[in-house]
Amino acid sequence: MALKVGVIGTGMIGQDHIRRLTQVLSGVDVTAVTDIDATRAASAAPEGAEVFATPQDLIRSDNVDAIVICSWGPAHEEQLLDCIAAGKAVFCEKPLVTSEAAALKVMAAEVEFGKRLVQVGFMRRFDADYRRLKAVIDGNTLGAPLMYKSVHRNASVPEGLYTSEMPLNDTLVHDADISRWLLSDEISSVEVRVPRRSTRGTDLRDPVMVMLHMQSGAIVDVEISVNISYGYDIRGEVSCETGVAALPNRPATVISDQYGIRQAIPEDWRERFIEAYDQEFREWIVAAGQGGATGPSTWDGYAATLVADAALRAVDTGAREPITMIEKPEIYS
Ligand code: NAD
Ligand code: ISE
Repeated sequence: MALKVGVIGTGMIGQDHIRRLTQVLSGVDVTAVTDIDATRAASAAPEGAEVFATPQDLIRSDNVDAIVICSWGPAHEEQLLDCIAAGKAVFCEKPLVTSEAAALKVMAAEVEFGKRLVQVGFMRRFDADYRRLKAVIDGNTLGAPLMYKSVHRNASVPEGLYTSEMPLNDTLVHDADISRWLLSDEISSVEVRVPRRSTRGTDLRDPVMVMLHMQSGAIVDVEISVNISYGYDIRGEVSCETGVAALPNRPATVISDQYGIRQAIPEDWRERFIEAYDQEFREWIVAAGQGGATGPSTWDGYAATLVADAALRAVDTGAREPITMIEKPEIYS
């Protein structure tokens, strides 16, 4: 029987996930949607889906087995707590929440429930290139990872996300998560360096260089640009004891003509990670069908939130800001 899914938030990524859940993947039906913009919810609703006035009504509906949260970050806490209270599996887009206190509340509720219900939308973990990179590191043929370089460039900033904190509290969370996952390590402190600002985004703190110090002593350097105009450019390179493994931007057809040798660059995350999003939902549908979750957890969302908070503090202090995590609850090991 198909998993009956309700989607909260029918903006950019909500609509993209509804498309993949209704047109690409099997074993799933979108039976309900809701958005604070009722007109947007109605126009995004697939045929036959009920449009609910509030997330709470959708979560409680008998016609919804599992929930996909695609609302803005600050709304996630309440919606996650309602899903956990209803005992329903929930896929929540990143960021899990927007404060340490909120992450601890969600974690406490899930631990009290007794098993994982929450999966966080860190889709890079489902990307074939990142999975191959991790296999090389885990295979240990190059020795221990010592340094990782993560490049995260966006062409522009969506309307509504335009704040000076955005590169650190919205974008950096992906690099924080993928660094922890690739290196099988935790982040112990964070430094931020702010170079001359790009004149393209005058209110944005853009670009930024972030240094993540890992518990093992490995160091990650992250370049964040959210307004670089030419396209979506994601790269990674891990330097190990006896070799280097690199993840280039998505390979594309190479065109040679009178202008030179060129490759197209993905426009945005939808294009670059299209298969990764498909795969994260393929795996979620199976796990949620069994009433649970797989992949990135509340613990991982908590870790990324701590990094975003520490990075924002580091901008103010100019210092290396430490991160202290609580003991990992059993359900996340
Ligand atoms: P968006 O602004 O296009 O859409 C968000 C939608 O949520 C809007 O329609 C808004 O009206 C609705 N909404 C906000 N608060 C709500 C609430 N309390 N109840 C119901 N609806 C509410 O934003 P977006 O780009 O689609 O981003 C949504 C989420 O997805 C964010 O958390 C963002 O960080 C995340 N995101 C993740 C990725 C990724 O690569 N994994 C990419 C883009 C966005
Ligand atoms: C967006 O919300 C995402 O999650 C994208 O993956 C990221 O590249 C972008 O910077 C964010 O704004």
